[in-house]
Amino acid sequence: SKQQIGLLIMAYGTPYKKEDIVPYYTAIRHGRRPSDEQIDDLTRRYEAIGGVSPLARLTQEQADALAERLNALQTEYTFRSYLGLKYIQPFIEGAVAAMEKDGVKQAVSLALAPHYSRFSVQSYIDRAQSKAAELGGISIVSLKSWFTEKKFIEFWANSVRAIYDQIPQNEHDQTVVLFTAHSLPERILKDGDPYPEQVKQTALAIVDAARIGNYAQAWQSAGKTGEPWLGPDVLEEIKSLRRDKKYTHFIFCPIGFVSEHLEVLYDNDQRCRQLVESLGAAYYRPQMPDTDPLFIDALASAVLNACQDLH
Ligand code: FEC
Repeated sequence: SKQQIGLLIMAYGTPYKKEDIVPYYTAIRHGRRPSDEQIDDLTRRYEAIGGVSPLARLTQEQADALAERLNALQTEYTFRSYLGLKYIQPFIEGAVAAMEKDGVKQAVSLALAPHYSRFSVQSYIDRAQSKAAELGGISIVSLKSWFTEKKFIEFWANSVRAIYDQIPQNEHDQTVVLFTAHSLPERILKDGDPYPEQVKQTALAIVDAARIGNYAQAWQSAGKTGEPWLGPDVLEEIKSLRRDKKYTHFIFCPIGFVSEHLEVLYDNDQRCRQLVESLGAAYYRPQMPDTDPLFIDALASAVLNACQDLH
């Protein structure tokens, strides 16, 4: 009979309703309640994208689509998915406990973020592994990153080509593709964190696959914590590309994210767009991966590959 595998899908999480904003933001701040001003600011940003983020729905749809695809693709395993979030319920620990309760002995975990950093993906993994260790009966193979998946690159390449097709051929020289990922504190570099290199490799693979001419890479959504964050910041990069290269079309690829959510719908689609347009250029942002079949296939391939480490 088929081997039963728990599929632990870990993601950031988002407030489900306005009242969730304070506890959610407090969790992001490791239990310290942000100032009223910061809370108001975040509330305003959620309001600017319609009150709540589509992230909760999209994450659930991605989890469902992945489990379904995995079960359709092969006959050796039966996957059952469990969603575990970082900053809001259902938390990662609860998902591991639910697997244990259901009698799952073996599981694969993946984070819905393509690139590994000790600051981001490793903290998902640590939380899952320490809960599993506490409970005793369950072993989890944790995928650290999956940005190298061919279909993931192909998804973005197609998505960018679709935008190029909207721009007149003779203006492609004045077009730039700007790849972004979430910034992290610069101190990650001290320990040789692979995050910046993985983001760069992803951008280069997409450039190659989509035959992109002009491109640049920047960091977005940095925290305002007083310490230095990875740069250049995307807003600065827009200004210098416009000033120095005179580009008139800016295609934004937020390759560190996998769905439409606050950072994409607000930071990119509103703040970056406003800046680009105020400088007299045009803003474009391709489709995010969401539940695109190519993207779900990319995740399925990464999970099946990780299954080779099960015993
Ligand atoms: O609700 C939504 O639609 C958006 C959810 C959301 C995603 C997301 C992804 C990443 N973050 C990463 C790192 C940081 C660091 C800080 C930080 C702060 C916030 C705040 C909100 C927030 N993040 Fe987030 N992030 C999302 C939402 N993030 C809200 C707090 C207010 C603000 O600054 O805007 C700084 C913490 C601090 O202030 O000390 C660091 C990384 C990712 C991509 C990888 C992943 O998804 O895990 C890295 C989605």
